[in-house]
Amino acid sequence: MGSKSDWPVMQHAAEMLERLGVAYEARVVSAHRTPKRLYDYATSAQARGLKVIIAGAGGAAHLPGMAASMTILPVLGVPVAATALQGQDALLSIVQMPGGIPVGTLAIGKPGAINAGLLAASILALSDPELSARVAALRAEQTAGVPESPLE
Ligand code: RP5
Repeated sequence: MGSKSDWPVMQHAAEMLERLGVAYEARVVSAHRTPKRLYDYATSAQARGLKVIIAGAGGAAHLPGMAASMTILPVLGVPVAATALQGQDALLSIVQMPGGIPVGTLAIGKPGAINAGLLAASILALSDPELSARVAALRAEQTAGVPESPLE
């Protein structure tokens, strides 16, 4: 994430990964305040064994966009409502990456962070049957938790 201030949103991605038993690391990497940290992080990610990067940022697309430009790992972008524009700035800039460098863009804020965790797990589940079963079980649990009636 671009700032420690993004953590209240991005922790929902971390919680989802924990729930699904997916190993992860959470790092603050600012594209404009710590550009060398971003360069080092993105260029070493694949060699360090990372499989998917979730990049949460407010205001602009440069964190997920630049990360995606320096690795062929899938990058999932979570727009954070950090400015007066309430995340619409980040959403529109992340989703409008020019053709050639994709960033899979999720919803603004908590739902986007939750879904980034789920989507990362689904990507990893393609080559991990046990994780695939855990993702399916979580879906089934969600389904079972929906009452037939609002009065239940
Ligand atoms: C972005 O600027 C960060 O991702 C954060 O959402 C926003 C505000 O950062 P802080 O000023 O709170 O550090 O780069």
